Amino acid sequence: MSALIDRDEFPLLARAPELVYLDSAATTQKPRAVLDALRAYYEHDNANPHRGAYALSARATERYRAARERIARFFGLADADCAIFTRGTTEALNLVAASWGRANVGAGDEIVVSGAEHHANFVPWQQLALERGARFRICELAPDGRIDLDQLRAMLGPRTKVVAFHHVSNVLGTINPVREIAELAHGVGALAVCDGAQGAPHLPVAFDQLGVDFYALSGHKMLGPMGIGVLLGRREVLERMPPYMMGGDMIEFVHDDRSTWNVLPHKLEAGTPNVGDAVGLAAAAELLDAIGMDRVRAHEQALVRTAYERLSAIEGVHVYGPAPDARSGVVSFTVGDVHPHDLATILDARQVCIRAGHHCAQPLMRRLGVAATARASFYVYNDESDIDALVAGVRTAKELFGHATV
Ligand code: 7TS
Repeated sequence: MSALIDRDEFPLLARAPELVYLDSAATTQKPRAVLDALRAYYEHDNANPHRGAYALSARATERYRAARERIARFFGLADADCAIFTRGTTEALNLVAASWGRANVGAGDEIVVSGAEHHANFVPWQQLALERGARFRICELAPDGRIDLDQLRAMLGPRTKVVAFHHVSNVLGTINPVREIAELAHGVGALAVCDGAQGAPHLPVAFDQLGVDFYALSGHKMLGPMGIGVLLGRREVLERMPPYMMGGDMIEFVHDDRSTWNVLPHKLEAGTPNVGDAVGLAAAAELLDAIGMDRVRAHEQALVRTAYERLSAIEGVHVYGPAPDARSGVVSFTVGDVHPHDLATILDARQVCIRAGHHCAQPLMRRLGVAATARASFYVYNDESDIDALVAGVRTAKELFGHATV
């Protein structure tokens, strides 16, 4: 299978024809369309929005508003003011835990997460529970790597305030049944918070149909710039939330002794907004829409199936997670006793970029019984030759470290 978007559209990849980039789950490369949009914004429309009583500032305000609407449309969110810009998934999830969590979680309440969360959807809830005297509960995984729905069902009860879970695992690539989990959470009156960092870039997402209260994502994992992300939320929940940060833009009136808050989305976006990167992310959404997320998904599935089969066929290689059809574009693996960092170093010498380590998912690593894995992840610019390079590199690593360790 050839690339879905030609490498030439990505200046970094075009400049380094030998580079094999297999770390898109960490961040994606940036297409010319996004880089051009950033440059055009700064060259033509840059000003601080919402403030200046002059045409240029009004233009920046308009660009920011249009970017929000474009991104909301991409994610199937009809009410664009419920798309809150953040720095990324991490900030979006911290916002919910801090703002909604502090206002709604008390002593004796329960917060449920899964054992496969990224630290960004684990630690904020763990710390909220510790602060509030709430009970932090971890739902284990079924043998296929997805959240064990029977266990989840049994865990939920009248004290459950939040169920926080991932759409797609950044380690296993497993895809969770978001709607079903949201229904279970709502069945006991709990909030359903979905970490969409690895879902939004790889699967069609229609927020209004997903059933969750919140869906958090990062722009840089879907061809957009670093430093911009989105919290998609339901209006009735967002309306009842106190501000997360205080400062400019988020106030209505500031009296000497108290303040009142601006309307959505501004209430939850204190300070000068990141207009340039929002414009860049809107350009990424435009590009992905033009291709079609169904095709992005199909392309990754084809790549992941090939990578899975070819890696599994190497003696001593263990691939973690479900069968290829049940996963997104991520393959985590180990090669005998070869340390994943050594493997990544050998691959790097061949210009193959993979990630090695705990992938910010230490609770999951404990459950898998490993300290680290190697991880290759795919996106629209990858093709089969990238898998050839990966497999050849893994074979070389095996030879270098000798069969004794494998
Ligand atoms: N949630 C998941 C599932 C993630 O994969 C990541 C980043 C985050 C949250 C945090 O996103 P951020 O943009 O706010 O940092 N995951 C990875 C990764 O797998 N390798 O590097 C970053």
